[in-house]
Amino acid sequence: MTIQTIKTTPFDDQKPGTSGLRKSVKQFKKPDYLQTFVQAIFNTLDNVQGSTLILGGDGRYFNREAIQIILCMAAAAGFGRVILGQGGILSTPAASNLIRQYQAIGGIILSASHNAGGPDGDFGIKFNGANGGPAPESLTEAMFAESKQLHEYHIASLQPIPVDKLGTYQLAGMQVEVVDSVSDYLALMETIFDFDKIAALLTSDHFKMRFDAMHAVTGPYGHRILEERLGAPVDTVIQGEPLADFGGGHPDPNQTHAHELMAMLYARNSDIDFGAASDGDGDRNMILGKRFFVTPSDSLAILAANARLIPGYKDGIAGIARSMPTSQAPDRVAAKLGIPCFETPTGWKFFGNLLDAGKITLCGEESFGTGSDHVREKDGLWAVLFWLNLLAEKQDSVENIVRKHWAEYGRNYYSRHDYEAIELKDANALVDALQAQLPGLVGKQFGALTVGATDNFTYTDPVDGSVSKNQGIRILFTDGSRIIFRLSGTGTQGATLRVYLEKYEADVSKHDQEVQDALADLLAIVQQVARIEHFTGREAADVVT
Ligand code: VG1
Ligand code: CO
Repeated sequence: MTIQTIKTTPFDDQKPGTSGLRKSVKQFKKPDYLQTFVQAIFNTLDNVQGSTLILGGDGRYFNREAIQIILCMAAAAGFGRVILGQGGILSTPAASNLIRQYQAIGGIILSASHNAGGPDGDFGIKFNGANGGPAPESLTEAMFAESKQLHEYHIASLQPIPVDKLGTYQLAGMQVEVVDSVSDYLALMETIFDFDKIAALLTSDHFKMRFDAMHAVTGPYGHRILEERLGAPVDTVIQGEPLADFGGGHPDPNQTHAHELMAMLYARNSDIDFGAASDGDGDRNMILGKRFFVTPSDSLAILAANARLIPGYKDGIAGIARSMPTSQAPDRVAAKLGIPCFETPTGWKFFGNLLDAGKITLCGEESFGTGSDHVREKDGLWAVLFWLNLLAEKQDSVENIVRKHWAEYGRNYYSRHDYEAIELKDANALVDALQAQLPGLVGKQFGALTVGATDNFTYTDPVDGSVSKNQGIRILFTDGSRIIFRLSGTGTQGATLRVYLEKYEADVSKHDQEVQDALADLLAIVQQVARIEHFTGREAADVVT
């Protein structure tokens, strides 16, 4: 076998963000760019020799070329075997499952999640460790440091592996196993949910659902699990064919980007009872009832409150974790159940230690991410199956389930406003100005609201004591309302400012307001203190979820 060593010049921009390294396809196609980051990953790991690596991606443009390159580099690095999803396809949660199932050293997942794909879109790569979860900050920092000083990479001479054909192949002394992308994941889902009950619901004539795969990775998973295994009619999965450019759309399951699904569920004469969508790499979920949107924060709270109805969680849950900007609805459920609710920075990597230590069973983020200890990633289809199992148990509508939850716990009105692709310098100026004002805001009154505290969120991991600073500016009001500002760590153009608004309403007679109306006073405070238009020239957000 021939292993070549290629001399390179280091890159200084390979710092992973909230979820791996994301750049434009153009950037990734620069000579040695992908190779440098892959070599940096391999050099940072211990005990690579003879170990197992999981590999797959969301099928976006450049996925196939990248897979072949990574296989040859893995062979050169001395891995014993690579388990590859057929066609180079693995959803993020399915990859997390395979890492755990095969006791792999970790996995490489090729995805830029909800970012647009295609030759002018984005590509991404992330490494998940032996627990199946995203590499912690300490590891991604080490990879970044390595990429900045790397002067060569190693690669076995290219020998294309027939990635579409199931089977075992040899590549320069390494074994490549091409496995079905869905079956192990499906088997895992069957251990958690009552498939018979869900099948009865999906085949009954009084229930109809649509699952929007957004031309991304969950198409094959949706067809196999919902239609073939559970018997839902064949038109249940829409946009189910994965496309390298996602059909030109943003595979982001929210009210703005999943507009086909929204139109179906919100049609005046809609006969669809349940709608769900997932994102590029299959880890996000949006849940809809008929003309009814479930906020991801409420969804987490409702799943937690009802977990005992699901076979996989029948003995109850140990605890909940939510990312800091996620609404405090799950906290109320945790309080009632007498279990802890942890508040972590944005990004799934912060849940890993809590899950591994058994401190939590369920976790989630406001950004359409929900998951549990069954893997170490958020999991879109798992959330959909959870809701289906719940609907089958309760024989009630999505809207009724949510309204009853609000009646019991109160409603956390919640919305996120995103200002996308603003100039980096403008975003930084805005954040600096905001930060400078924070101490002076405490005690200040805005109409009926009084600022109780302000800070830039710092997280101390309760398991390993690691500290993560500057995780978002918080303005906390005495009545529990919150305004949070963060800059995105997944965008690839300029900066994206996220503004998160939350207001709690206990009074059930006030649970029928329009969300933006209920939050209007908070948005007015945002304009006053952050002066977004002054700094960015933007009058309103690009995307409101
Ligand atoms: C966004 C979300 C965050 C999520 C991350 C990765 O990050 O806000 O909650 O964990 O995307 O999700 P940011 O830094 O842009 O706000 V995914 O489905 O893109 O892997
Ligand atoms: Co995703």
